[in-house]
Amino acid sequence: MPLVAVVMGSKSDAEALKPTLEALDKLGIDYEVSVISAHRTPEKARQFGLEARGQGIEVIIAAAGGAAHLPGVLASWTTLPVIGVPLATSELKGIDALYSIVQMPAGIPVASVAIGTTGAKNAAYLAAEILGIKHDGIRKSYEKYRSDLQGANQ
Ligand code: RP5
Repeated sequence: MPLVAVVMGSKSDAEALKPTLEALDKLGIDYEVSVISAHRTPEKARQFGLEARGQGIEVIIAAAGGAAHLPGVLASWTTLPVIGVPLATSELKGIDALYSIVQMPAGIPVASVAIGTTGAKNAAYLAAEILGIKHDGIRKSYEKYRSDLQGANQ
């Protein structure tokens, strides 16, 4: 059963999210992928947020470019942790998305990772850290990843 929901604002975001899916695959974390636009399909966003916990989801990774309201909108409909990934899909190269995600008003938190590929990868690793609190198998595979990083730096 998927523990992570990876949600993107547009089909055009799929390429940018490949590093997230690859990292989740390597860590052995089950996930589902959805395309939901907070402005084109707001009702779908609402339903998704309301139903996620009941579907067994424990962490939501939400990626969007431009005004990037998707992570905040999903967070408004759930108390699951939401990790926002700002994508460089607009003329402002992701600065707009970063500010949109990181500047959530007090009360509805959204964690933000970096713009682009770095953030896409770190969203998966942050999800692993959150899930690792409860899931020993995920914690162990994430700890192995971290330990391999040390080896790669020798
Ligand atoms: C955002 O607008 C999406 O997340 C995407 O990054 C950007 C452009 O979307 P499309 O117009 O290509 O669907 O909502």
